[in-house]
Amino acid sequence: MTHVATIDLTAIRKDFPILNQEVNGHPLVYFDNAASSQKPKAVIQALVDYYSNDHANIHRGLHTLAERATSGYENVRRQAQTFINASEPEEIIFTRGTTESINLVAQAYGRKVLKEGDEIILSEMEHHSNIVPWQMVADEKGVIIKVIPVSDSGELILEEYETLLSEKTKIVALNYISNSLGTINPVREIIEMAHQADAKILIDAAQAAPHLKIDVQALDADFLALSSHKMYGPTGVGVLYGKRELLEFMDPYQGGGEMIKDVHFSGTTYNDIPYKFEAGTPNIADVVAFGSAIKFVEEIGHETIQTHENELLERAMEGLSRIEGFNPVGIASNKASVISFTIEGIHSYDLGMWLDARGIAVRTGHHCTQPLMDRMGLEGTIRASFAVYNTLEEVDYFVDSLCKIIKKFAK
Ligand code: C6P
Repeated sequence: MTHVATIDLTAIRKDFPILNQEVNGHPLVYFDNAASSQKPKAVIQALVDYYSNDHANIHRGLHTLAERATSGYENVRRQAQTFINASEPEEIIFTRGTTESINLVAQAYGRKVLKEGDEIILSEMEHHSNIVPWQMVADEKGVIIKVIPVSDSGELILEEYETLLSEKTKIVALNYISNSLGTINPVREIIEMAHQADAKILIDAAQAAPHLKIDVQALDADFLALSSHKMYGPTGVGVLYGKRELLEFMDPYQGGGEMIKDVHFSGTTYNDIPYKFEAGTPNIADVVAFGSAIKFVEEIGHETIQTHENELLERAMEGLSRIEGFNPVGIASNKASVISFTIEGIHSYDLGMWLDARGIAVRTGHHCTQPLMDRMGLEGTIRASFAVYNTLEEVDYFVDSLCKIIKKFAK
């Protein structure tokens, strides 16, 4: 049995300056981590250090600062490669986030391979970012989108997926963890099934990256997308992983500096991967600071993070289940630390506001998953999502606050 390190929460919380504040007269309880997590000092400091000491444009100058900035940026590419176990750094493309990574694949791969009558398979629990880019290319190409249904418990119905797959399926795009339900999807199996049908598959790992160890080689994913800001890193940075042969086959996504080898009015030749997909000056500082976020997650370790977050999840479910009118939305057996729910008779926006009045930050609404809300027959939910710095005391305070708010409404 592997030993899971115990977590030093006091030390971890000291590392996040933002947590040490009062909101509406109460200590901040930040349970909106699935939307964006907070940043440790090392990430904030990396931004200050980069701009204080190392900034220059990258891949262009021969001077010392340009070389320093370039090596800072390229080192993080290697860190990201190790983080998701890609086989080479060239398979890591820096983007603005998961949304841009998916759009890149839809435009640069989808538009190149898709023909009228082809099919794309998505699921009912996708984030809008993994629906709309495919709708755009499908509309243009006359491609049909098929949808894997979700069960009442919030799990994909794999038998239905099997029936949707055919020789017409060219692309499957699916999230690893649902942002609205917390369901951890059996992606290894889903990828294998896609490959048996000769389809390529993109995994939206926006919610998985902070919670699970991702191994793109073991998964055999063709593409995988993630966002730095959901895993303790800065906003404006994401990763697109793609298998070398696919990235080489794809056309560029955007044109400009950096993505070319030679430009003449008689014709232009494109750069090698990954630069072919990184047109213009990239978000150098935030990429550099993303390196500190990767280090932060790796130093604690995914296993330790997951053990702690599971404890928070269990405690919250125990407490919430005792509340009359509590309806959990998404009760999959394999779940990340996301709890979506409604309370009978009280609108989720009202609850969100009353929780905020007690210093508790949760998200309310459809969480950018309207088709899933339609499926569940809901307008929206309240979503509490936990991160490594959250405590059992915060969970207890949240449950207790909810009880008090509900009592007030009942009067
Ligand atoms: N979900 C949430 O509150 P960006 O915005 O590009 O970093 O990530 C988009 C995205 C894609 N897929 C999944 C599964 C996601 O959860 C998100 C972002 C946030 O749930 C903001 S809407």
